[in-house]
Amino acid sequence: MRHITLSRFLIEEQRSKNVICGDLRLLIEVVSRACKAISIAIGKGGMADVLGSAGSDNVQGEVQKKLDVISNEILLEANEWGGHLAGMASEEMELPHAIPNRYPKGEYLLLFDPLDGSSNIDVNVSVGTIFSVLRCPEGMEPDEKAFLQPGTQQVCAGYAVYGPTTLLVLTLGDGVNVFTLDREMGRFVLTQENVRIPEDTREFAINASNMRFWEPPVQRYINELLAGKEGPRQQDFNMRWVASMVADVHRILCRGGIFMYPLDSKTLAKGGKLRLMYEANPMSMIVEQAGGRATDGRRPLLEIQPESLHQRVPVILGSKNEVERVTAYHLK
Ligand code: P6P
Repeated sequence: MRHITLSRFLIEEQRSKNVICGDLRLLIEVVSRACKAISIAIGKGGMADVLGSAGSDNVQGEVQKKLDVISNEILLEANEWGGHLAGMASEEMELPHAIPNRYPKGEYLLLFDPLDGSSNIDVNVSVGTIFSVLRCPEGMEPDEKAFLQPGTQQVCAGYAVYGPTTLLVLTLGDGVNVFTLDREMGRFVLTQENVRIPEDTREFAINASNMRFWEPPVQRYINELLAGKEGPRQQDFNMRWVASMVADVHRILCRGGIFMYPLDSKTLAKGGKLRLMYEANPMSMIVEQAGGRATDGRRPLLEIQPESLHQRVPVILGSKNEVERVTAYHLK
């Protein structure tokens, strides 16, 4: 394993594979530095009065944690002056953030969930930052319409997971690589190269308290898993649910599994629970780049044409053969 820094990895990718240009390399370096700053802010916890609610709601109508607001501001301030972006969009902001006129503009659009799973912050469970990069269409203003591109248009996607270690997981459309934050040197170091998700699994992740609200194909699929050896699958399964998408998806990236936040009658009116543009799309690109699959239950998730910036979708992703099985149940 080449324990090289993120910077060296990006320079070598730029030199050898032509999957990255200077501005995209700068973007990723800036986002990684912002994730380091978020990791430090989270690590202070109760010592720095950053826990608890900010006393405001976000565009989703969810109570904002102080660290949601802090993380969002860290990402905005880090990215707005570098000249690599045309605009930014965040789970925490109703409208896209325009690059101030005093700074040069670039060709990329950055979307992020600055602190995913923040309801876990106050109980010290892993949380993360999820980000997605698109190109701003030629000649278009970076308003909401410019962002409404299917996930297949992403040029880069990644997440940071703030857990026992802080990791940066990154794809440029040429496989998935994992970098670990070396806190002493303050830099990310390559620790897992070209990660692959096992095609089969015995582990599923779903909030089982919603079972009575699921559609019949999902109820059938989960009941078969719960039936274990005595059921049609003739093997026992295990369940995990951190309620922090970054933590659940990272476990699946490391050892396989299927993550499900399916359509349910509670969230039907909204279209689902998870957000397409800055949660489902980047996670789906990463999972598919690692040999997994991602659907909304019926179609490839990355092919969904967004209709609004904060659109929600059902999400089923992870080990290829399990995701394909669930999708087949939906299509029966
Ligand atoms: P529930 C966190 O709020 C989040 O957006 C995802 O990170 C997570 O997978 C999901 O919601 C948890 O939802 O309904 O189980 O609390």
